Amino acid sequence: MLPGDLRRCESALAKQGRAARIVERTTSTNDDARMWARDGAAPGSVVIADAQDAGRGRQGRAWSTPPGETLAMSIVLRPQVAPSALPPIALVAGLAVREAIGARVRNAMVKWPNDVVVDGKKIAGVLVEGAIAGSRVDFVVVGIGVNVDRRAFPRELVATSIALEGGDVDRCALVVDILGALDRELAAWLAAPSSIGARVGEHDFLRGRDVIVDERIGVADGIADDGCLAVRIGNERVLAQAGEVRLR
Ligand code: BT5
Repeated sequence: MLPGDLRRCESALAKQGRAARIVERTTSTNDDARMWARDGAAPGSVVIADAQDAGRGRQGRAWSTPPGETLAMSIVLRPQVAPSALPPIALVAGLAVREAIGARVRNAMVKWPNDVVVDGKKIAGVLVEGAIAGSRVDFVVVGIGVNVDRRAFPRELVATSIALEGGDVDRCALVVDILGALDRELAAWLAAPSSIGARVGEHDFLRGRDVIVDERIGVADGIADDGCLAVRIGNERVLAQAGEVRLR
């Protein structure tokens, strides 16, 4: 049976007229959302699960989603943009998730390219997967995992949760807030794509920190207008893509 907060969420989203599928358990909400998108899901449709058996992060990494403790949700989007314009969407979603978490706990920041952290500890992650049809974007699935009422983590994870940071753990309110913020952030980005750097800049965890790009040590220097990470290496300012950067 669905826990109470997710059951309430079903009616809250129905009232908003948002298509939603909320399940107790699945492999990955991103897979469910992709299948639904292929079957014609409207933009904004959302899949939520109380637990995932094969939740994933980028490059096949695992994302843990024990029942009752986390929020796992995936949203179908159909932005009218070229496939090359997609990478910043993880930041757009990160800003929305940060805003919702930031209303509950102190110090929530965006950690480029796809995390929300509190004092450097990961509280949420975003996984964006797109389907391209020729020269256009058919759909995008934005997967969001938030540690909500989780009190303990395996030692290898540098992680925290809304509960551990003293925030309210109702997942229904959190879902509504994230979806509202995502609608706003997406509209702002589509209206002015190059504003993403400045918007993330207000909540940029990496700025001023040592990072490694191509085995060279530099200092993170903000987010460029195309969503790349700017890094100062000596007198040079290089723009790095996700996957090229490690935190020192
Ligand atoms: C992410 O990947 O951070 C993206 C996570 C997206 C999860 C959502 S849940 C709903 C939807 N359905 C899915 O199947 N996925 C999405 P990445 O930056 O690659 O980080 C993955 C790394 O985070 C792992 O290798 C672990 O080190 C760490 N990790 C795993 N579970 C975690 C957790 N619950 N809290 C904090 N860190 C975690």
